[in-house]
Amino acid sequence: MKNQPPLWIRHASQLVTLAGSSAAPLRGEAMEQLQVIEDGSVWLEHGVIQLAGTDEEVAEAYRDRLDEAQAIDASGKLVTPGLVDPHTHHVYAGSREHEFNLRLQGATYMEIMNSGGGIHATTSATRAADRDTLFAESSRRLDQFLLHGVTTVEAKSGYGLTLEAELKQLEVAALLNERHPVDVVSTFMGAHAVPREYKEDPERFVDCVITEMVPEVARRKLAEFNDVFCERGVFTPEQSRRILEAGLEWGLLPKIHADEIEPYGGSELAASLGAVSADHLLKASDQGIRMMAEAGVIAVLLPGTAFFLLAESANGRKMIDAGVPVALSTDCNPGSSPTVSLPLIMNLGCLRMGMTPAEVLAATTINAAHEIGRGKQIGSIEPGKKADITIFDVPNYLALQYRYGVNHVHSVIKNGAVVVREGRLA
Ligand code: IZC
Ligand code: ZN
Repeated sequence: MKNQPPLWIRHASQLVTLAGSSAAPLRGEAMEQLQVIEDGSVWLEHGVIQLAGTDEEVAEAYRDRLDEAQAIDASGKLVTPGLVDPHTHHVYAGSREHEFNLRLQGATYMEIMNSGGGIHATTSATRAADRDTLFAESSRRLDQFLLHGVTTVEAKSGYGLTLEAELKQLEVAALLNERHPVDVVSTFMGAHAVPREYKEDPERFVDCVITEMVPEVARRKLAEFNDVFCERGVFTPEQSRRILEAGLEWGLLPKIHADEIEPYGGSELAASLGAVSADHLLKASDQGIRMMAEAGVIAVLLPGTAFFLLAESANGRKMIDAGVPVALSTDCNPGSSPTVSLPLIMNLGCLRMGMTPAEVLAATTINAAHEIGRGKQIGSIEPGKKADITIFDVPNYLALQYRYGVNHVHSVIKNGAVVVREGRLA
């Protein structure tokens, strides 16, 4: 990186910086304040954003060095922070399109899981896969994330469900983080399902997660967060609380898959634990939403999952109006949301959750960055932040939502290097 010339992005028809939001996620009306600069320009050097402003301002500041820079013409284009996906299960093996076909004929997600498919099917495939296969399959998905403008993703374990297989999944995530341009931030999710071998004694599995898995994952520094699938038939709120408190003792910050299929107290639990986030929330109660707003818990909304499960989306509008900080994510996983298109998720945020084009952009940049503990490093275009930038071939951020269902990504810059050029991996 040292010998790379500076990159100079010039003449963006809109440069959306989201500057000034590094301290805390945006909430309420502040989610509309994107900080838009017309004829925008950004100077990148040493993998870091040095300056953002109008083209005139940046040209003036660097007037003695303009010849050194490699210029990128962004005229007619929209420049944003690299997109951040804060909730994925993208490290897995296998595929479940036959379950999709069953669901289209009336089977439910939970019925499929209870009959041994669903998470159990992916767990079998992931346990059986060697590290190279798991790495290769997940690396391809990261390429696709990059092509959709995503420069950082969270990745959850939870398709191992034994200590050894959970460690394998987390080690592959760590290797992807090292070798792939996309940054990968890991979450331990041993409590993703009760594996079939513990079917008769789920409490014993909860004990195993608490006493064996959490300490070992933390000792090896393989995750920063700890997540639980708190849903009837999976883990109860009480079991979830025990698992998340055990994680906290080991320094793993809590997140919760909450109130997806029925109201089950997950959002209330997230607030009472001071969790980083509660995710899904299709069926969150009004009280849960109020409590989340008071406790500052981020709502990670996954409208692609609702879409794919033929369910009604979470009420993003209501949550933003109640003062809950909202982030959006693909939930990329082989069962309920096999997509890498965060731009499509933004479209769904507008079309199915009542969010505005400005809000969905804040929710997939700075708020998503805060959700994975990276609000000071990424998520906005400001001096000192990582040079992670996405350039869309649309003239403004309204058009990004209006021309929906299309991948408008033109270029992606990761750590100051061009990794996607004219819609192709560079
Ligand atoms: O593999 O079905 N909801 N976990 C909770 C998932 C979906 C992933 C899956
Ligand atoms: Zn999930």
